[in-house]
Amino acid sequence: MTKFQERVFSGVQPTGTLHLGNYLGAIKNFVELQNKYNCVYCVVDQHAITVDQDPKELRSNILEVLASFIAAGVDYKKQIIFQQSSVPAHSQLAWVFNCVSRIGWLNRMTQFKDKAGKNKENVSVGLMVYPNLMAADILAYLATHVPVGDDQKQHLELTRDLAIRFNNTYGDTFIVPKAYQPKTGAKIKSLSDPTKKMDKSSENQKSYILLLDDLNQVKNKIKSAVTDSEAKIYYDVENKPGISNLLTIDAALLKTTIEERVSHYKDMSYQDFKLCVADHIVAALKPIQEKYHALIKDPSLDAILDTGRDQAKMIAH
Ligand code: AQP
Repeated sequence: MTKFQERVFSGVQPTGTLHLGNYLGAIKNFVELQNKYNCVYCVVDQHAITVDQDPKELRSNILEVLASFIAAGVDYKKQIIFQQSSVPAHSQLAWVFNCVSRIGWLNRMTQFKDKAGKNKENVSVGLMVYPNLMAADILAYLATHVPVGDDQKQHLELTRDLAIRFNNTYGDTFIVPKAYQPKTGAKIKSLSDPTKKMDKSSENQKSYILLLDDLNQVKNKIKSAVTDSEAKIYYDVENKPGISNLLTIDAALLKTTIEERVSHYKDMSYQDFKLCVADHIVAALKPIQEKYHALIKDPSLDAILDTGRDQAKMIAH
């Protein structure tokens, strides 16, 4: 298979404004991969409805994710961007995978356990079978590479298991895809509790940086990020999760290594270090925000989704 037959697929849920973890773990890589592969990027609204949604808000979130993709550098003229629910093949294939997948596999998914918590009997069936739909998203396009953050790696493993099980039972049909993960940034942690992942459903707004946050607010959030009392900058996820998280964010933004960042900052105070990291985040977000605010008012956003839908349908069908 040549590079040009290899295909990238990835999706992002329209469940609110995207955060720095979504950007560094996924969207920044969408942009890098589009120079090497044919890419299909999806706004996965059917995943979003596994929990209750306000329909009006969901509609505006779909356009917000689309505008964020383009503002971050995804080229909609060369790549396919579309809305999941506009291509029926996703839910059709998901049903087939509901019949191929095993309840035991889904019961082992840590994201389901985390999201359902003690409420397991009362969450939607959709939340449990979500990984089967994710497998359908990817396998319908015979994708070879899937850029995802760490939290989605287990779901991608399940996708691979489904492809293998289907192929073994019914004949060679699906490509078994590989995860594509950035060297740094696959798991950006919460600023207020750096042992947990940065997550937009956190109740503490200081725990995450949204791509559309006011830039002064971004600086304040970094200033108040939880660190430790040692006042020495080095990378140690176990004992210095806060400093290690900021080093990871900085390295990912500057496309360099954590070692290089450590040697750059090792003699700085925490205060100066935080100011530098904040400046780098602001420098990355500013052009994205400018493009975003111009785009979101553009009535042609819907037409971009329509074109993407037609192109996606041709492949998935
Ligand atoms: N903290 C993170 N670090 C790196 N990558 C991350 N991703 C999410 N959080 C981080 C990656 O972003 C892509 C899109 O994520 P999603 O739309 O599937 O949302 P999610 O995984 O459910 O994460 P959120 O945004 O934090 O939402 P909630 O609060 O609902 O859990 C994926 O590739 C994901 O790995």
